[in-house]
Amino acid sequence: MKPPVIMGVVNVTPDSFSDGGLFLDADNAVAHGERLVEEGADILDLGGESTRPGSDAVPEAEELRRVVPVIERLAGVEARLSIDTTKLVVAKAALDAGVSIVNDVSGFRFEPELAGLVADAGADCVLMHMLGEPRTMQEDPRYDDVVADVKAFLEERLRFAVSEGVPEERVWLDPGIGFGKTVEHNLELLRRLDEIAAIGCPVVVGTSRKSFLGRLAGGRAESERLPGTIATNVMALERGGTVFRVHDVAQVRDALTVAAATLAR
Ligand code: HH2
Repeated sequence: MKPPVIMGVVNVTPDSFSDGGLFLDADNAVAHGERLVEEGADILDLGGESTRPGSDAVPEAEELRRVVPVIERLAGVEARLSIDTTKLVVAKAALDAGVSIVNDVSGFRFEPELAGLVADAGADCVLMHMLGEPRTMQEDPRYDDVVADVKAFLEERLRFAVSEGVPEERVWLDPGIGFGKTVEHNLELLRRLDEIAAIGCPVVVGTSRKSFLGRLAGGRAESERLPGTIATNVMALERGGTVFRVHDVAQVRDALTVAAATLAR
């Protein structure tokens, strides 16, 4: 894959941290997805469960009810579809409905059978680092060396996926910005993203609108974090990032296109 690959976020949820409730209605979610494709999204990442800090898991049936009809209606768009879930049943229904990427923020830890499903489907997968689970991950997160620890975790998850039959070239890795990390942990991971890229898999980066951007800029609300989102995505591109998971596709696409032309790698 030639970076930058833009993954646009479609949250079919009532409670996502920056756009909860806006696209819970299927018509709104589909229209939003179509708009993001027009704006240049290469991938749409559809999710029916918020993973914001402190959030509780959503029952399977509810997550299915939210995402499957939206996937079915977006299946013809000019972009690949990805399902943001940690659940086997949801991933299976999403693959049947037309997604070709499984984005698991638990890195196949919560439901390890997901690996076999991805292998059998011939899908790609995103394996992300998170400390524990969303409900508790921001309670005093600690690492010996955040980059070395996250890298070792991702290498182990890659080995697990491959041992379950997923071809290595179908595995994308994500350091999980904001998932059990302080502001300084997030900055260190971005600063040294090249060490994660050195594993050899495509690297997915998700900084979009996250709280550390608000804090660093002097207390900005979610809707005011686009400048920080752009700054961090440009830095991540320069340090080996491949796939950029963002809410504001048009603006980030422009910024990364210019940045990529400047780097001309
Ligand atoms: N971040 C969020 C959700 N899924 N997946 C990957 N691979 N990487 C990320 O950084 C990532 C992710 C959180 O963002 P959002 O979906 O907007 O919020 P919420 O979890 O509240 O729905």
